[in-house]
Amino acid sequence: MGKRVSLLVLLLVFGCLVAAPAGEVKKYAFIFKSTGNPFGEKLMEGYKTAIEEQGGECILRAPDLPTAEAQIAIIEELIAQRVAAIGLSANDPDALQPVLRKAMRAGIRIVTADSATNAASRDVHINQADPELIGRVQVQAAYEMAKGKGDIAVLSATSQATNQNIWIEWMRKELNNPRYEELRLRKVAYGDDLRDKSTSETEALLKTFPNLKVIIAPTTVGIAAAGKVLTDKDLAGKVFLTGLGLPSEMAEYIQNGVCPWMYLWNPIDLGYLAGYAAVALSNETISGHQNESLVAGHLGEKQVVEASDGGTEIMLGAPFRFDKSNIDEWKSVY
Ligand code: RAM
Repeated sequence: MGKRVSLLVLLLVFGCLVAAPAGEVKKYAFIFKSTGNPFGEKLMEGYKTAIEEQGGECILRAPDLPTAEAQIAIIEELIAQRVAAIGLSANDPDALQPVLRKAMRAGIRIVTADSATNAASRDVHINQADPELIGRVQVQAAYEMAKGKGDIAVLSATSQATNQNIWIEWMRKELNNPRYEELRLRKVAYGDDLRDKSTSETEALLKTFPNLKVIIAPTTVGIAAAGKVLTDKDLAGKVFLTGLGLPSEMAEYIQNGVCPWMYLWNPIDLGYLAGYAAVALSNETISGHQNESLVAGHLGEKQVVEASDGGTEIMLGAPFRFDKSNIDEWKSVY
C-alpha cells in the first residue's frame, strides 16, 4: 500500500517536471523596489487584478531593501519557477541586465513599470507620465511656494532609482531657466524609500539649511516622512513641501498647510496596465515594438511608442494635482 502511494506520488511529480500539462495556468510575477511601500502595494494590486482578469496566476514579490542585488536573487528564483513574464520596478537601470537577459533567453518576457531598466533588459516599459512634465511641474510648484526665491532641497528615494533620477534631471533643466535665478537647489538627499532614513534626512536638511523654503520629495515614502517632520516641528507656512505623494498618506499634510499641493498618477492603473502588457507579451499579441497597440482591459487601447532611452514604452497618462480642493475625494482611493 505504502509502496503504491509513493509510486503514485513519484509519477505525479515526474509528470509535472517533464511537461507542463496543456492549458496549464501561466504564472506572472511582479517585483517592486522594496516592501513596506504603500505605493508599491497599490501598483501590485492593479497588476494582480489584470493578471487574474485574464486567467493567469499572479506572484507578487519585493525585497526588504531597495537594492539591485536583492532583486537579482528574486529574479533567479522566478526563472527557476518558469514564470511567463516578470514585471518589475527596477532598483538600478543597468545592474539587473545579466539576470534579465538570462530570463529573456529562458523565454520569460520582461515588462518594467514605474522605474525602468535600460532598453536592452526589457521588452517594454510602462511609464506613469511624461518624465519631463513630472520634473518641471515640481520645480514650478516650489517656485510658487517660495515666491520666487530662497533655498530648496530635493528628498529623493535611492541614488540608483531610474525614475527619480530622470525626474531630478528634468528638475535641474527647469532650474536652468533664468526665471529661477534666485531659487537655489542646495542638496539632493536620499531617504532610500525608507521611512526612518527619509525622516532623518529631512531633519538634517532643516538643520544644515536653516533658510530652507521648500522640500521637493519625488517619492511617496519621502514626502510622507517629510510631511510628518514639518508638522511635528510646527513648520507649516515656513518650510513648504511638494512632490509626489499618495493622497491617502498626504491628506493630513495637505489639510494642515504643510504641503499646499502635490502630484501623482493612479498607481493601481499603472500596475493594471503592466499586467495587460505582461500577458500580451507572453501570448505574443504584442512583441513590445513601436506602433503596436495593446487593449488593456478597462483602460482601453494604448500605443507602444519609442522611449527616450531607445527602447519602447507605453504611457499611462498625465500627472494629477492634489490640493485642498480635491484631496478628500481621493484619500480613500489610493
Ligand atoms: C515611491 C517609489 C516609486 C515612485 C513613487 C512616486 O513610492 O519610489 O517608485 O514612483 O514614490
